[in-house]
Amino acid sequence: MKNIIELMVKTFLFLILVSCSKKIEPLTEVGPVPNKHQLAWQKLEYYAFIHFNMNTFTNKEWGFGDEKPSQFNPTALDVRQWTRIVKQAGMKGIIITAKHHDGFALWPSAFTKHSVKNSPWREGKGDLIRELSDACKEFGLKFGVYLSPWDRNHPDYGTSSYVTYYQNQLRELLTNYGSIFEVWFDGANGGDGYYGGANEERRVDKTNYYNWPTTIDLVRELQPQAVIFSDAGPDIRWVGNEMGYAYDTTWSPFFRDSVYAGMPGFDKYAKGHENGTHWVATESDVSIRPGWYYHPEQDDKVKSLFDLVDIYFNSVGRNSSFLLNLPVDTRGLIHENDEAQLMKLAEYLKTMYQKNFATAATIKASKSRFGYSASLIYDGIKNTYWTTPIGVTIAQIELEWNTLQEVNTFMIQEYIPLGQRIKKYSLEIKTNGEWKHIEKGATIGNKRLIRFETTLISALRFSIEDSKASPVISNIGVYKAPKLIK
Ligand code: FUL
Repeated sequence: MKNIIELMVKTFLFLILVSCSKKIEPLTEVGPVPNKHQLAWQKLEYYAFIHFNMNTFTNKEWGFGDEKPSQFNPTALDVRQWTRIVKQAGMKGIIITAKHHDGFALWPSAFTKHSVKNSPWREGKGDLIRELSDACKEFGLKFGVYLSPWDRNHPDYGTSSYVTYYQNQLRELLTNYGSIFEVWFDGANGGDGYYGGANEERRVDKTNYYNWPTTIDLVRELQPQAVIFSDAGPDIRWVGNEMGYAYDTTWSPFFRDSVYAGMPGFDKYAKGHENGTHWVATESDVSIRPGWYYHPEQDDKVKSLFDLVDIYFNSVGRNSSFLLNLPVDTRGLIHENDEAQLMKLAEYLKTMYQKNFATAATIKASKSRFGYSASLIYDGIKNTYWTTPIGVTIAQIELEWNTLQEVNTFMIQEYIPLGQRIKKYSLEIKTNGEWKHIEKGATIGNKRLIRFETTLISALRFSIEDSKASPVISNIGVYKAPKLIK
């Protein structure tokens, strides 16, 4: 008898040992994946552009380049008002137009007279880039720079010495103002300009003129953590319009080597490519007013809450980021009307996100891989995730509640460090005991937000209908967003 019991205990212990030795296998990446700087950038989601420069004072969108530094004269400039508002708005950083197409520099560059040092502002002793980078640090905001490659003021524009000048200016910006999170290279070039008095049309070969590889090397050398934006990346790409809307299907993989900044027909590339060679996610830029710069006649044309929310859902909610421009006015302040709209959006998003109904649901997946169960989707930890067994590219995730929930928004995130995988999905909700189809779509990527009529639901089903490999989901949310009136 004793022997039998001993044998049973031993067998039991052996079985426990065998089951514990089943290892959790790590997943492998699929396609191009983001590097750690791109990943850090992707988490920001919502940040500010500030267009403030010579055009603010000439009431233009594009200055010709013949403006005088004496025209730059804000009466009450206070960058801490900007950073306070941006922070309260829930935005994570600021990108400033250090130099726009007219060539005027907001810092006392050693390489030109066309800058704040020859303006009446702070009696020529001012440095707006210094003030703003300091204020961003104080308020815990990221700081980025826009430096227009096209310069309608510079006499050498079009020759190689201008490219040296451009890189010298970039070196100043990337050396003297602390950590930069994003460098913004604009593809625009309209041709004509002042050019030191030549007043002529100058066209450049956009593929080769700017010598982008050496400029990119300069950024990598001085600010290795910064992500570089342009039509062609290399780190983040333009979304293809200036309305803030990403495409419904938006791939972060991108045939990067087929694109250059300012390329005609770029919209063909803006959706990205399912089998793209590089990871170059999109950024959606848009202004809170019709213009990028401040124009007093647009004071009553600040975007409505309805429009701002729509843009948020169509940028952040479509695998993109939301770069919202604030045109600072001639006082050097964010206008009261713009501030009011920003705060409405902040309040709206805060109310929506404050309760995630998914955490109270029971979650089930049609199939799960050992060690990657569905409960990891909503454990609140973004670097844990659910996936299917190897080779399973079709799956369903179902959330079920004990009581009816009144909701109208669904959020889902792929675990992008392992690549963007999902190619086709659909969403259904269960209401009055019946499944109701909500949406069919293709890509998810960093985040997909889906809105539907406010409904009492008992369950919700997300179906992955096709994926490049096992889908990998790190986060899910179900929310009730406040009612919006158009
Ligand atoms: C464009 C520029 O021409 C506009 O003036 C603005 O700066 C916008 C963000 O990019 O290409």
